[in-house]
Amino acid sequence: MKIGLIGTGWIGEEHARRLSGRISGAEVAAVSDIDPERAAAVAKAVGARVAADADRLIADPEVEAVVVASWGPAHAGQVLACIAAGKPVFCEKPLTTEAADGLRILEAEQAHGKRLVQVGFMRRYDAGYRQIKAVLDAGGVGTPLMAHCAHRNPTQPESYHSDKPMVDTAVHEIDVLRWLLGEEFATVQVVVPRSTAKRYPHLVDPQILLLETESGARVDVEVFVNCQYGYDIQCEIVGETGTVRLPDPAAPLVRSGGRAAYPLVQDFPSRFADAFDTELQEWVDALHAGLPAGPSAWDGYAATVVTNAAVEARRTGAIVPVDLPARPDFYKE
Ligand code: NAD
Ligand code: ISE
Repeated sequence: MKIGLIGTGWIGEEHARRLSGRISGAEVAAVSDIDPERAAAVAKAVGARVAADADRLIADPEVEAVVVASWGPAHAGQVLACIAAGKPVFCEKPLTTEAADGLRILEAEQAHGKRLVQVGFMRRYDAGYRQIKAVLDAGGVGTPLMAHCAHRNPTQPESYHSDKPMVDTAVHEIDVLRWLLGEEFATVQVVVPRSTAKRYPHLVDPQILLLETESGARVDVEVFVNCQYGYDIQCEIVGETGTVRLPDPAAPLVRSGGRAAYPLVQDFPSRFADAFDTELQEWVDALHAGLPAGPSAWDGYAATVVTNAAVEARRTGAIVPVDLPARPDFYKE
């Protein structure tokens, strides 16, 4: 499968190296970026051509499928161009930053008549989350009542602003909890404790997201993106008869000098390395099989409706309804 990749920044480069090195059944044929030097460096590293721009990459007859790894606001136009060209597209999260753009993608894909879009919600491919899903689906803890989650990054750059904890960061929990619980969210509220003094004054950090599902389960997500000490992802589901908790990645426990300790991962590339591999391998396998799989445009859209509501909730302090239309039959499993 010859892949064209748009956006050769941090994750674009990671995806290009994965697709050309570790993923079987795929090669990177062309890359493109608004920064031509970045594009040239990544093209050289993976033996691909540089396309002059995203439109030309999508139109390139050699490119059979596209990976979109540009920044969020550019995703909508690039995904719509892939659908217009009839090419499968893997789009990094968020599918779109604005819900209205997600709706345009849903309409275009349905008009095309066949699923083409997969969204890069890689947590669904993490072994720990998959084990939780298996426990829940087997009824291992009874009906889920609550979930307690934490999403902590050691730090974020100055450009990271106060909407990003919802739009870029909690969007992972929003997707993975929709998937684990098998239902949509109905309302969202954001409460904020005192902000950390360890980072830029413009940033509201931490933020706590309080979600309610359609059936009345409650989910709380602490988003703390300058926690200093590590990359720490926590998730516990409380059911009627038990609880199930996401394991930390395996690490050796060292007993020495009067202490017992194990190291914590420091970044998401390490924490989710295996999940990224599995995600891209399963996408390529699905392309070869001609069968749609993985998080769909509906999943991307539904998550953005929630993040947009969360941004409004933080700004207003209100409990905001999640205004999600009925899921079209086209997107039912
Ligand atoms: P980045 O800033 O390092 O890279 C973005 C790249 O896109 C840059 O090279 C930029 O020049 C390029 N670009 C911007 N607009 C473009 C356009 N219109 N056409 C072509 N190229 C364009 O950012 P990043 O960290 O690599 O993030 C990229 C995307 O991946 C974001 O949507 C982000 O949310 C997502 N991401 C996902 C994960 C994950 O855990 N799944 C992790 C990090 C980033
Ligand atoms: C980043 O874009 C990601 O997707 C990471 O998984 C997340 O931990 C981080 O907060 C985001 O900025």
